[in-house]
Amino acid sequence: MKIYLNGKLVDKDKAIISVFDHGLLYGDGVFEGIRTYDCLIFRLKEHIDRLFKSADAIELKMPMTKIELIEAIIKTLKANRLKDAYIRLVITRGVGDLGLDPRKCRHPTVFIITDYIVLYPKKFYQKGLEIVTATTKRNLPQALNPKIKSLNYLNNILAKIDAIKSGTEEAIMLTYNDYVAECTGDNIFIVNGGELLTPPVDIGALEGITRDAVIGLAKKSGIPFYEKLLKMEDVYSANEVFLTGTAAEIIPVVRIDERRIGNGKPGGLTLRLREQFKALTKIDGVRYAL
Ligand code: PXG
Repeated sequence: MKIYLNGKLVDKDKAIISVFDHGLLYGDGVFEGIRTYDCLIFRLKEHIDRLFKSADAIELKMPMTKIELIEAIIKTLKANRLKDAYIRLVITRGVGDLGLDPRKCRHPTVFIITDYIVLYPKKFYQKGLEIVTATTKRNLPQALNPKIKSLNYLNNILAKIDAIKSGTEEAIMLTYNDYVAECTGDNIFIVNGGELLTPPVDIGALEGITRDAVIGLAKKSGIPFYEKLLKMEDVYSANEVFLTGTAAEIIPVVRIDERRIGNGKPGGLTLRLREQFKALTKIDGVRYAL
């Protein structure tokens, strides 16, 4: 397997980073998780735009242009002969000294891993997922804005540990004042009375690329859609709940905190949107040839 590291394609065991890299020492950096479907990089432009916004938010000057990054991604996919892949694109502050000062990091580190993807087990797409509410709250936007896809994922990892301890795969994260924000690696939607609802990202959630795609599909199909502040009561009493993310795509949720959602089976609108999303992954992105 070849890894792109600072301008070169190197073997996996040679893809090594300094212990003085601030990405490792402080989680100081940004990243993207992107999927390819049969040689089509899904919504690549949107992922690259979000990466640049994340970098800008942490005052990290990108060492490559958007075009150069896209070329590097395609070069890595080709080197590994991957048609269906998961791409991890990471930019760290780079090598510095001990101490927070980002000015000591002269050159950002850029690496790209392309590999096969690990989704939730297939049974969860058919039967639906069981999740819990995390006791760990989502970061305050005024402290570390969840809109920034930074390398600092401890907030999410603590909530993921909550999920694992409850014997589930995912957890809902609430804002400090108990509004539903998102899950540890997915956005959340509910369906109630034929309306599709999701929390506004400004309360403290990542503006998911899959979330945006689903909103676009709903609007195109004439499904009433609103961004709305949601409490757990709204989620518990919803007819349908589903999660969206690059790795998960659209996954139904049928139990939350031991409560049954709707009739306990994946919902009709969820399945319809899943079909439409599948169709989108065949056309919406940047193509490459192996
Ligand atoms: N919220 C959070 C906190 C995320 O990390 C999403 C929502 C969904 O966003 P996208 O743009 O993917 O629709 C994410 C994305 C992983 C992994 O390796 C995590 C994500 C994406 C891909 C892989 O766990 N998170």
